[in-house]
Amino acid sequence: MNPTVSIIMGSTSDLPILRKAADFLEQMEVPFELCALSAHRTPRAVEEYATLAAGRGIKVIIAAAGMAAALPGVIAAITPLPVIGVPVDSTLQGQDALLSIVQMPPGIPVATVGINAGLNAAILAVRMLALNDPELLSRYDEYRRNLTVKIEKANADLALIKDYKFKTN
Ligand code: RP5
Repeated sequence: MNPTVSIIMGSTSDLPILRKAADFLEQMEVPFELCALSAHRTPRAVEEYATLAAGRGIKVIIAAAGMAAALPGVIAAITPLPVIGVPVDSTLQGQDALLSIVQMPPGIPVATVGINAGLNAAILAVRMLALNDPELLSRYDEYRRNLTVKIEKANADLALIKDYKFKTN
């Protein structure tokens, strides 16, 4: 089985955030790989990885990093593939990584999700892949339907709260 999504993290200290991405891809039955590479600590390996990724059949890259988070941008500078950046809260509540990842210069975009938003990164990857995969789209549609059910149930539960004189529903 060859991976179509590549999840790259700057350090294994980022893994708890990327587990949310991995769990969702597993649920959607999308083959993925999970690797560590660092723009600062292993720059030559990052260049080799980004150069070869498309040729290995990868369709979307999820790249996560904290601090001076150069990894997603450096990968995007080399590969033609779409790169989804995940800022990780390692220091400064992740604000440093968020600004580093989102503020790419014109010409080299990184689709940046929220701080620690590993799940949203995987959902975005699935939405890209589902454009050309009707079976994946139907699995994703079922996931979305379940989100709707969750909020409908929340409304039913909230309607049961009767502690307030001025609550009208
Ligand atoms: C970044 O530095 C990594 O992505 C991680 O978020 C942060 C700290 O890395 P470690 O010192 O925990 O390896 O490059």
